[in-house]
Amino acid sequence: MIYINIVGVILMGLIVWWFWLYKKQTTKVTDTIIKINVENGIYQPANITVNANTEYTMVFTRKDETPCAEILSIPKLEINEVLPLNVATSIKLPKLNAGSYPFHCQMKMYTGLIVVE
Ligand SMILES: [Cu+2]
Repeated sequence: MIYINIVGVILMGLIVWWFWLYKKQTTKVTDTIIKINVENGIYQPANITVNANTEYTMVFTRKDETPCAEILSIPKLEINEVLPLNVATSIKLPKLNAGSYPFHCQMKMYTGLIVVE
């Protein structure tokens, strides 16, 4: 019984970490060119922090052959791009207001977040 409780607590801890803490690890972008790899089920980096009112270019390189990973959507910006395999694809972002802008693949297996400060 005690073991089950311990396992339960550990699982809860992992769930909390995964959904709340893990997402908060963001990469502060220092260049206006943001390179992101699409590989092994994640965007790398997935969560990025950028400055408001600055033009950035995101450069996606898809190394995952899964067809669904081919589409890159940033719904709030009405951006939908096809990412050819192993080709760096540039996507220009407009100047953004502060806020968060999620991006994902077609079925949201890959998810990422642009945080604008
Ligand atoms: Cu997908």
